[in-house]
Order: sequence, then C-alpha cells, then structure tokens
Amino acid sequence: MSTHSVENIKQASARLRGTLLESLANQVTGALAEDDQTLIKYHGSYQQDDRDIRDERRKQKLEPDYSFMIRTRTPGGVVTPEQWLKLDAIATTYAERGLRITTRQAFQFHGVIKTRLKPTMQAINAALIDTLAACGDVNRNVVVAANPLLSPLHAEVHAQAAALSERLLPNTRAYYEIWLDEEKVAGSGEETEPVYGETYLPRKFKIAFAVPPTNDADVFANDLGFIAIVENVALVGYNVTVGGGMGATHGDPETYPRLADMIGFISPEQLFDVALAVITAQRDFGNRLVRKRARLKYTIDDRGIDWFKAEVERRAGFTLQAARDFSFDHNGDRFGWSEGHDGRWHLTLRIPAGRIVDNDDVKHLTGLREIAAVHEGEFRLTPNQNLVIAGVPAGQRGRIDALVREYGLDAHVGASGLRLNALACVALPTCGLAMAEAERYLPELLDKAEALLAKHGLFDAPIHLRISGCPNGCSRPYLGEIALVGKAPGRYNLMLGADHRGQR
Ligand code: SRM
Ligand code: SF4
Repeated sequence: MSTHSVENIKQASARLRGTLLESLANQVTGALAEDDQTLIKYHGSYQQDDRDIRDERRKQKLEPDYSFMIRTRTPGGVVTPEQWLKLDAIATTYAERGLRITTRQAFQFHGVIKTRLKPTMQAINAALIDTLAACGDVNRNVVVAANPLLSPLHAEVHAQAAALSERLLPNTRAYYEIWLDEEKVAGSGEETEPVYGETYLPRKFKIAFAVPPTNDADVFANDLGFIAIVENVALVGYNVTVGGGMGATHGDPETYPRLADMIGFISPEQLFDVALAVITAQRDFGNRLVRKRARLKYTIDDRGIDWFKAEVERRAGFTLQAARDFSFDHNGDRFGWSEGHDGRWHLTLRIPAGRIVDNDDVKHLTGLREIAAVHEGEFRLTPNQNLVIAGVPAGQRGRIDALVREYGLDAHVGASGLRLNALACVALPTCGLAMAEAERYLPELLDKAEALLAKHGLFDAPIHLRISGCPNGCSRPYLGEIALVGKAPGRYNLMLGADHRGQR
C-alpha cells in the first residue's frame, strides 16, 4: 500500500474507527474492507491468510483462508498465573497454534477467524490485558530487561517503562467502542490526539529499556532506548539511544538495518519529556512521502544526529548530560534457576521460537497450565522468545522442577549453545511478507548444525543464530552472530560478524 493511502486512511479514520464495525458485521467474506485492514493494526491485530493453501484455494476459486493474528500490549512481558490461565483458555478456544511469545515480549494468537475476533478481544481484556497500539504507526509494546527482580532496580525500571507505555497510548475510545461495546458519547471520533496528531506517526515506533550488564532488550535495535545507569545500587538515570531499526528491502540500498546512536544521559524524572520530544520530532520531521524511509533511523540519517539531538533538547526544554559509562556482556538469556535479591527464585525456560503448543511431540501448553495452577509468582516473557517462571519461593522449586520435567519443558538441559540462543521469526504460513521459512525450519537447521558443532568441539559455544523469513528482520538477525535472512523458498542471505552484545 502506498504511503499516500496509509496517511489518508489514518486521517479519515475518525480516530481509528474507520468502518471496522461494518467490516466485522459483513458475513459475505472472512476479510475486512481494505482500509480497515490498515486500521485494525492499531487495535493490535493483522489480517492474514494461510499461505500453505493459498494456491489451492485460488484454484478452487475460493477466497484466501483469512484469519487474524492478535498481539497483546504487555510492557516488559509480565503476566500473573491467573492471566496465564486465561490466555491459555483463549488460545485453545479461539486460536490455532497455541500461544506465541514474540521478540518484543508480547503474546500472539494466530488463526482467529473474523467472527471470533470480538469474543477473543473481549476475553483478552477480561484478563486485564489489552492489545491497543500493539501494531500500527504508534509506539509499540515497550521492551524491558526481563531478568526479573534480580535487583529492586529491575522493578523500578519496569514500572517506568509500563507508565511510559500507558502515556503513549493513542487517545481514542475507538478500541472500547468497537471491541468492548462502550457506548458512543458526544465527541466520539473527534478526540484530541495531543501526542500523535491526526495522522499518527509516519511509521511504527519502538522503545526498549536495558539494564546492564545484560542487553537482552537489544536496545540498539529500537527507535528509542533507555540504558539504566546504576550507581551505588541505585538507579541514577538513563543513557538515551535513538535511531535503531532492523528493517530493509533486498536490493534497495536506500533501506538498511541501523544501530541506534547514544545521545546523552538523563535523570529518571526527565524520561517522559525526552520520550515525548523524540516522538513528536519524528512525528513532525519523519518522511511521510516514502513509507520505506519513514522510520526514525532515516530521519536521523537525512538530517544528522546533531540536528536531531538539538531538536530533542529544544522540545524537552533541557540539555542532555554526557552519556555515562556502562557495559553489556551479552544479549541472550541465561537458562535455569537464579536467585533473586529477595530470596525468591526465577527459572528461565527455553521455548523454541517462542511457540507454546500441544501436539503429538510436546505438551508445553498443558505443562505451563499445570505450572500456572500452582505458581505463586509471575510469568515473564523475554525479548529472546523465552519464558521466566519468576518469583518462586525456595520451597516451591521442587514442584515446579517436577512439572518442567514431566512436560518436557527442560529443553535448556543438554542443548547446544547454538540451540539455546537461536531466534526465529514466525514467517510461513501466516506472515504475509515471508519469502522463506523461519520458525518451521529452525528445528531441522539446528539438528544439522548441532551434529557439526559436536564434531568440531563447539557444542557448548554460545553462538547466536537468528533466522528471519525476509529482510524485515523481526528476529533481529543483523544483531546475531550468524544471520539467515530469507530471499526465496529455501534460499537465505548468510551474514556473519555481529557481536553477542547487540552492539555491532
Ligand atoms: Fe515484525 C512486520 C512479526 C518483531 C520488523 N512483523 C511484521 C508482521 C506483522 C508482518 C506484516 O506486516 O504483515 C509479522 C507478523 C508475522 C506473524 O504471522 O505473526 C511480524 N515482528 C513479528 C514478531 C511476531 C516476530 C517474532 O517471531 O517474534 C515480533 C512481534 C513483536 C511484538 O510483539 O511487537 C516482531 N519486527 C520485530 C522486530 C524486532 C524488534 O522490534 O525487536 C523488528 C525489527 C526492529 C525494527 O522494527 O526495525 C521487526 N516487522 C518488522 C518490519 C520492518 C520494519 C521496517 O522498519 O522496515 C515489518 C514490515 C513493516 O513494518 O512493513 C514487520
Ligand atoms: Fe514476516 Fe519477515 Fe517479520 Fe519474518 S521477518 S515475521 S517473514 S515480516
């Protein structure tokens, strides 16, 4: 879709309402009207079709097998056991292929057909989780260092990130009217939108919070990043990074992955002002003519980082201090048990490609349901598609361990370093942009690679492999030591040389 039409659709949408209600009521097709396909993204959902049977359906003169992907807004990826049980019930009742943990600490449901969209949205909201702004030209799910409660600091950073996510929600009741049957009131469709304006941002916008020495948040891949600076065990502020992004188009040198630049240091109290300054600068100066060049990284490269920093300072009303020292040691997850600062324990489990399903081979959905039924702490999703069973009292560890073993959730035990650190985006069959397999190919690739690693004495080497089905880079491949970027079925660009800290 051209940039022009996306900008028009946003503007004419009456604050993201469009004709979504009519589209949902239309029983003739499993799809939405074209403009509504753009607008539903802001509500956290994408229209997709099953690409495995696309050709077959065309031959049979049937419309594609349409369904919807729904993505949650879960800043930092934290849910309670009660919420877990509800999400599990939604996945088994309304969706296909279980629960999917994303690279931005959200859950995705795939295969929700149009007539089930509204009940699914209602059930998600009944679990006190929403999907508003999980997609679209707005701020997306805010990523936060997952390592939970290892220090009181992590909780502090998480609270700030969650508050920022809330602050940056679009100001519209459309979501509540369309999905939750809220009554329309005077002014419906004309709400003021002070942060985004009536055409929202030129493109998606992503924020991450990292807590050194771990860069699991892959902060440099984000439009805006905050690196927590700790002195004498206290959070003194954040180094600010701007202009990261992974997306590119094969053969188009005008598009490229880019690491964020560090522009200075701020106090925790300055966080919202800086975030709003960066976002409104991108809103006003981002490229609205060429959508492929609309991310903040291109605004910065087109105008210069010094110009951008000055613009941010002008809008924020203060000068950024010089960036403070910090160091990252890795951007992966550390598996198994670790002890928190309060004596409770955290178990990080390896979830291959983030997919939690029950099938003939594994019963991970059932296993985690059993764990949720007895767990007293919380669940935390990691930006590496893994899962932390967090806040376990010492006396409960044995019980959790037994369930982990019973349901084969101990994939981290005895696995190669490559397997533990591999990421794969969803790709086929649901992703409309996939050029090659990723998630479905990963197991076969790892089996082959593991045999070779063992032969060459590299079985335990913590090598980061990331595979994406196209150059958009949803598994952040360009920050993996080995990247496979899909070009066509069975064909990938192989890229080497990133570090394991997300800084090259
Ligand atoms: Fe992504 C588009 C899946 C993280 C860059 N991404 C898509 C869509 C929605 C395809 C589409 O537009 O039709 C994919 C849906 C597949 C499906 O069937 O579920 C999709 N992206 C994902 C997820 C689920 C990958 C995963 O396996 O976990 C991640 C969901 C994150 C979330 O919870 O919000 C996901 N996507 C990312 C990341 C990684 C990150 O943010 O840390 C990136 C690279 C960082 C960046 O944004 O630069 C990423 N996704 C893209 C792009 C390229 C954007 C660009 O600037 O060019 C697209 C295509 C687009 O926006 O036009 C895209
Ligand atoms: Fe789809 Fe490409 Fe993202 Fe993979 S990298 S999920 S193929 S858009």
